[in-house]
Amino acid sequence: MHTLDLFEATEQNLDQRLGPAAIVLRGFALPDVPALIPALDIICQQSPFRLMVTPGGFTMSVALTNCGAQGWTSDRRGYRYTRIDPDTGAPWPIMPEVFARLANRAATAAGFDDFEPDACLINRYLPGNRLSLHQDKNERDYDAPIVSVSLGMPARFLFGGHARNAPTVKVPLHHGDVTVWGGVDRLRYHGVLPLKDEPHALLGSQRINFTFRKAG
Ligand code: MD3
Ligand code: FE
Repeated sequence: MHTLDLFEATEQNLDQRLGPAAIVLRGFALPDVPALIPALDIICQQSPFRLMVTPGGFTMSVALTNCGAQGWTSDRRGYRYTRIDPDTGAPWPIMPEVFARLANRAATAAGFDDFEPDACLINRYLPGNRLSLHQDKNERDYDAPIVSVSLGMPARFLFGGHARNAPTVKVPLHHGDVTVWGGVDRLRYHGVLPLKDEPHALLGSQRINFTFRKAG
């Protein structure tokens, strides 16, 4: 094996601290994948992925849906959390137990006890889709962390600072990786570079990301 291969294996398998209260737990979700995928399919049957429009009038390239008591939506009037899916007129699908338990265990592993998310925003990236630098600040209290689960194709995540123009660090995220952000890192700017088409064995040419939040 070449030295380079050893280095890459190391980077993919070791947990990575990104800030005082931000960490990547490599492969943390892998044991749950067989339960997560069918649960996701049921959610998508009830509240399908859709493209949302920003207050500025741009259509996002990343498609999204939600599960849990609260769901994140966007339209010309602004960003907000709602209890009703505006596309179906029904409540968002219930958050599956396997989702909530995974988020709670990841938060505990990162030092945040008793995380009980009431919202899970589900993003679907197709090749070329990106998420520009932003802060997550539509949640009521910033004390709770955000837990993110990556599935499918790898992505290059951008981890920035507290100002939009602060330098960013590129972090590769792979199938099964879980990240936790809280405390002083909770309001950092972040984004995702345009997705390369590197089809995944289980999910094909897409990347799915769950972000668990305490919204209400
Ligand atoms: C860092 N999603 O849905 S998850 C989002 O991969 C979002 O789909 C990205 O940003 C994705 O809002 C990134 C990782 C993440 C989530 C929330 C954060 C990183 C964060 C909040 C503060 C700092
Ligand atoms: Fe975000």
